[in-house]
Amino acid sequence: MPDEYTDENPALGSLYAEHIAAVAERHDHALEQAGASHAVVYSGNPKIAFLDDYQLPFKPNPHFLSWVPLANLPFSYIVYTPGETPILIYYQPHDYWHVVPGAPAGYWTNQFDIRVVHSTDDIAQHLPTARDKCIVIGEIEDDASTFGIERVNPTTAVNILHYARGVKTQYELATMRLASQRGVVGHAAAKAAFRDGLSEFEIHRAYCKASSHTEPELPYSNIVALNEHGSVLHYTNLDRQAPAESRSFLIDAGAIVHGYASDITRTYSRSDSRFQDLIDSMDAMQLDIVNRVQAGVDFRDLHISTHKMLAGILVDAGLATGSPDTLLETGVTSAFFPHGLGHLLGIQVHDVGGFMEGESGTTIDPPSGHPFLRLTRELEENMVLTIEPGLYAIDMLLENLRGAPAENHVNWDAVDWLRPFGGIRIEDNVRVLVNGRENLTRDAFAQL
Ligand SMILES: [Mn+2]
Repeated sequence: MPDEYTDENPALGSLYAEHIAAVAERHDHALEQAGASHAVVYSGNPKIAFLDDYQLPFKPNPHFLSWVPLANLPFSYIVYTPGETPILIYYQPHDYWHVVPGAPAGYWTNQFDIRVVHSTDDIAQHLPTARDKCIVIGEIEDDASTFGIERVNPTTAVNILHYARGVKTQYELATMRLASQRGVVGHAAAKAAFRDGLSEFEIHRAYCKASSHTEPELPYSNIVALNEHGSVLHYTNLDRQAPAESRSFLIDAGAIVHGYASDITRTYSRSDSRFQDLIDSMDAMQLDIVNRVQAGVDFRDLHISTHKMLAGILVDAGLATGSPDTLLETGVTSAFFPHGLGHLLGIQVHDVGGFMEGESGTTIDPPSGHPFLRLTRELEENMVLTIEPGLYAIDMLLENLRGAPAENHVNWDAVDWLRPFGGIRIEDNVRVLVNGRENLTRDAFAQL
């Protein structure tokens, strides 16, 4: 694994102090508004398989990860008191069944007062004695892990933290650039495996090997879809056999560096020039949308604009007839493109706060008729979001248009042509600037 993905990355170290200052500041505000003096952020605990004794892959509390890039440190805590160095209660059990966390090391260590504990019995002594002045933030399944703190995830504080996480620090942007770079290495290997005619399973393995990810480490389950499977939005089956004719390939796969994700989709045609032309049209449209990203844009408007642009592509490709407004109003564009244009990205692939109007927790609804749009906020500098328009032959949705005015706007012969290719999605990760944007994904592909 390249050095820049490890804890010894000096470039990240130089940005980390400023990141911690920003995280501390948002906690200062959250504590003040919640009327509390200390935030106790729990990393979480591994879940145990039902009726068995083995641990499922550990998914840490994202609030813990926002403090410290330790994705594999269960039963640990950050204790933050405004004006003081945050305490990291670092749980290093005596355990011969599992690999235990090593000694704390890396660029992040000098920002914390680190207390290594070897037993959960030793945690309480490092917590503030005035438990009634504390709030706990984390997934609490067992009262034993709160050590008598009664205020768990108070809404006022959590809303403030979620809203703030929508805007990234320079440190977070640096980790996300690395996550994009790690992802495109996997994408290049997957594309080559598709060109070699391999199965979905083998393409997936090529992706994991090239990006140096185990499956549980991936930010989400890879979508590796050949042919018709590209029309299943969350296709994760991974056929073991290569199809007799491997026509098209849709891959939606990301990577993680220091707890931050990339989320990247590409679509390829093996040899069909008509399908390639449609991919090229979608690619040009996607870039056009990306070029509209900047601070102050209402993402709901961008989503609706995408539908109108998509209508033009449907007409040009012979899939539909009618004006953009007609195709939008009759539901034709939504049948071909039934998901949202994009979402916030960060520690969580679908990062929190996409619907938030402000830190108080009031939300902004998606436009009527577009319930799956996950980002309704006005764009702000240093948000990172995905731009991922799609076009699919989804029979279940297209058949719903039968008997409605929309039916006559669809060219059903062309749908029959498209069906064996599944669909197209092109997804980049984009940072919002005051007067423009940074395309993390295209930059990473260009550096390959
Ligand atoms: Mn996405």
